[in-house]
Amino acid sequence: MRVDEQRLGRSDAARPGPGIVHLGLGAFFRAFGAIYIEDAVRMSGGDWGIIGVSLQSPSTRDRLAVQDFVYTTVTQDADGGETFRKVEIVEDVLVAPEDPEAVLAWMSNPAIRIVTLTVTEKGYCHDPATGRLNLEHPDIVHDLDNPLPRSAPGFLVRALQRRRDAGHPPFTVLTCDNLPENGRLVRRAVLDLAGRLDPSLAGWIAAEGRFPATMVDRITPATKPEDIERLAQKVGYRDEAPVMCEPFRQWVVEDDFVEAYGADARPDLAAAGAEMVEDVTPYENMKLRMLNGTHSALAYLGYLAGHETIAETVADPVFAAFVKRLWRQEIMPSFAPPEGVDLEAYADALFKRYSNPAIRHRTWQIAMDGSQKLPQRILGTISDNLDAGRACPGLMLAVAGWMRYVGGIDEKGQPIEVKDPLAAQLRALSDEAETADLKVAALLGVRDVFSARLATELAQPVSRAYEILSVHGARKAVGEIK
Ligand code: CS2
Repeated sequence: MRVDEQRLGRSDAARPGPGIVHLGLGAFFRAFGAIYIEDAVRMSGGDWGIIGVSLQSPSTRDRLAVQDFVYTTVTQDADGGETFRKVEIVEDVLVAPEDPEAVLAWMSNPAIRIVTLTVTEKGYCHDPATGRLNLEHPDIVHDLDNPLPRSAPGFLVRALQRRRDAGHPPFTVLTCDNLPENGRLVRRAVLDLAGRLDPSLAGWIAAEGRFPATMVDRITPATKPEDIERLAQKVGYRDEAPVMCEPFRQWVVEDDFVEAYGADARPDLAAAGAEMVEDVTPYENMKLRMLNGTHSALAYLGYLAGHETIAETVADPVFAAFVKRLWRQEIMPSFAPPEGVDLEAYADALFKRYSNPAIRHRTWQIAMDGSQKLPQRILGTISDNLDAGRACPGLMLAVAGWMRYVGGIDEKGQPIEVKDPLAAQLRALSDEAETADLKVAALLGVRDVFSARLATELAQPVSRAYEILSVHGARKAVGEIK
């Protein structure tokens, strides 16, 4: 039999019963939450099998179904070594647009005690500037009128409604997206929607529901066709849906789960290495500003400078000096670290993680959805610096880099494939303005991203950075930040 004709399948190990529905089953959760949960079950038992849900496309389900939802994680070391692990904790994958009723049926089954989410920033259908549910979002408009929802908040609310009506406790909503105060954000979105549908439901959710915040961290680049081929050569079976990841992982979770389930409210995440804490906020701030903030800065400016991956970008000495300066001069002074955390060591570790050449994390991938990412990754840090009277030219340049990027033309005059829910609007604003200053002013006027106050304060420094970027190119502009 040829190597690539052997299929991956499930072992004979006992299967835990389902206890979790996961919304948004992408590579990140499969390389992250699923691993912690599987380890927790191995260490301490419990029925915590995962029913995955894709809210959009059937592709993950299609690739996993033929291998009984088992897949491989490929952990890539900096020295080129790879470690393979078969993951069997996912029991099934549903595709919401094909059968929303099946998704609701699982979510309202009382065996399900937790709904985890990785639906990306835009999946919460909130207004990034206010954090409130956007009632004009087309999926929310749909979900207000239809009992079979489309959006993540819609599924949460309708399932919670069924559980209340059937006399079951709610599930814990455990968000794993990179958003500040992510637990509070999803709670507010759910309560906003429930309040519109049935105020007594909102009251019940507010009293009984639990929405712990979490900080999640593991770099997980998209799987490429050559990864699938290489894996088949190395392990002797064919996996159509492996996930690539770095060795590092960190999950900090607020220990606040639905009380009605007692000791059975959650898997033993601590046994699997998660940190269970009372308040995640300091960890989230640190991670969003230190990691995601510099990731986005490197993504826009690195892409413009012609770098394909983060590892390539930081292998360029000009960018290496830039990111180290960003951490020490502009980011670390802007927030209070969690108790006991040494930020210098954290920054050093980040630099090592970024430099891992085996992790081919494309600048283009990270550049996606910038309108949804910029506020919590970069703009909050800028605001705090401005309040403290601290200059932050590197972050201003990053904002200008984003503006150049969403303008849709790179430094060689080639089109950029900009993926962003606001892509068309951003492109039009940039195209319609004639001068650099007018382009910056037009983009600063996008209130989904910039508050009026920040727009005023950024006008001059970002225009100057944009001008330098346009005239000298990203690499030179980055080299001038001292
Ligand atoms: C990245 C993150 O794609 C992105 O925007 O910044 O996905 C990043 O890799 C993770 O948050 C790392 O934990």
